[in-house]
Amino acid sequence: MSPLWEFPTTWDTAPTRVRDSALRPCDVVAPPAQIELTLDRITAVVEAILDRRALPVVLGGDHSITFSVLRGYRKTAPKLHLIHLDAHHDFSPTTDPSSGRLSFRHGNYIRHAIDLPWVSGVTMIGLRGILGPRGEEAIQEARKRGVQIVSASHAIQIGAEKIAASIPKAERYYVTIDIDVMDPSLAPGTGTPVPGGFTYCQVRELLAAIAVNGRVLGFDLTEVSPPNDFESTTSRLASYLVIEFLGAIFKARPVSAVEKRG
Ligand SMILES: [Mn+2]
Repeated sequence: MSPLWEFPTTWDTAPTRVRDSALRPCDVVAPPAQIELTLDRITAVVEAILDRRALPVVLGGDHSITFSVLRGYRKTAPKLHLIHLDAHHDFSPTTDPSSGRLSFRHGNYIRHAIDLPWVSGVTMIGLRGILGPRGEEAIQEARKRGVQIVSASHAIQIGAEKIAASIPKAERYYVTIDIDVMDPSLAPGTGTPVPGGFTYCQVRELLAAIAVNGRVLGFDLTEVSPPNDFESTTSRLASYLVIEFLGAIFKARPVSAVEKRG
């Protein structure tokens, strides 16, 4: 079997090549310390998947990948609403405070993504934890830019149906799941765990409600960190979530979740 995308086996800068028209899982080679090159490669793969009118399912990697995935949607219309399931806002400034240079990190990907012309809005669900002054600033800035925020405690109080109903109506949704939206007692294998997260059933119900309420045009799952995991608990839970969400999307939109060719 020939792979769909041939990536360089060495960490050089050779361009991504599409080799055949069949869709198969593929890895994107991430050259160490070359974040922008990695992000460009991810964008190219997502664009190739969408060109084939298929549904991208992207597995991280840290959360910085989501910005590059969203860049791959530039040719899709109408615009996408981003649903961000995460313990954190990921809305830190886009420049490094010490160097002043543009930075692409897991803590600031939404601040980049919100400026993409084809992203119509953002809803954050599951936020919690302790905010320092920088965090407060980020939240204020996010709200100023129209981001809707549903904290973990509020979300748990109102339940999946009401959370999904509170998400602004849009014709297309892109969903990103940071595994740290789960409670760390259930998903310990992640870099920045925060107590007070969701149970598996709560996330599953929420994903099902999102799939019923709108048309999901792709999703990713990020921040699973096997070295931090215990007995593969987090990896297993993450794979269950992916399968459950795929099932919910295709059950809700059997014909239109993936657009038919022609
Ligand atoms: Mn995140």
